[in-house]
Amino acid sequence: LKASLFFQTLFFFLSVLYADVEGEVGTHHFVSQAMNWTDAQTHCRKYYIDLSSVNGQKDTEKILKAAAGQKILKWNIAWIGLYRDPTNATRWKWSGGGYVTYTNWDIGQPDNYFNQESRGSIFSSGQWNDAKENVTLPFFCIKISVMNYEKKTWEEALEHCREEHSDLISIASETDRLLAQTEMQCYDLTEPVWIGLRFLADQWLWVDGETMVYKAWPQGGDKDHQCPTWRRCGALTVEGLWGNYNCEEKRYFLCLVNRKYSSHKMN
Ligand SMILES: [Ca+2]
Repeated sequence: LKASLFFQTLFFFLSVLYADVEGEVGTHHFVSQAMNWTDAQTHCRKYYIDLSSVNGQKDTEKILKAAAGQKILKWNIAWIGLYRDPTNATRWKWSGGGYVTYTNWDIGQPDNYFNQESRGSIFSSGQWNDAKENVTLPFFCIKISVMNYEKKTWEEALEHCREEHSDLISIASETDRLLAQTEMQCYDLTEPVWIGLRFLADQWLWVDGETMVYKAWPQGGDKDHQCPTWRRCGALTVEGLWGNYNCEEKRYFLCLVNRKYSSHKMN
């Protein structure tokens, strides 16, 4: 049975290996109440995890979808977690952590109008504009994972997430990693938790089909992850880095937020 599960998993990985997937995690939530950027950030950090980050076209579609069907007539522009690096005005960062790598500025933006625009917003077209921090706008918050306080093996954890119409989380950027680490800190954990990382067919893969491009293995020391014999499943450590462990060990685990959770949160 164990062997067949392994081949099922292997087949799953290989079948999606070439799918065109961008590395975005998380569920976005539209908050229609207008606030300035800093108050919006505080609100998101209290009720979700942070202001939304946007890491690609797929993320943009998810954001726009989150605002569709809201009970407001029309939204034109809303805050996301973009802010100008205070130490270098030409660089942008995400509220959740990390520098902006993917950009989707509107034509002529960011224009830093009157040298006063240090925060970033998104138009309903999906394109970005820099704006003044004290402008009040609706906004988008992001939440990425749900902690499961039941210890399971890696396979059992994957199965559990999928039964909930979710998946073990994949982390494809520095911003995603920092968001996941922030969430872990909220849960006050002292040991690594399973994430959707698996060593199969001689490489580390994410359960969403992504090959591992962004890496956060600990520097120096143990290099067992390079060619693991037994420890072929990935966990997020308390330090917010990848660790490779024996898949049969029972650990807490992080599933992606699914719709069911989102609707609870909104009510
Ligand atoms: Ca502007």
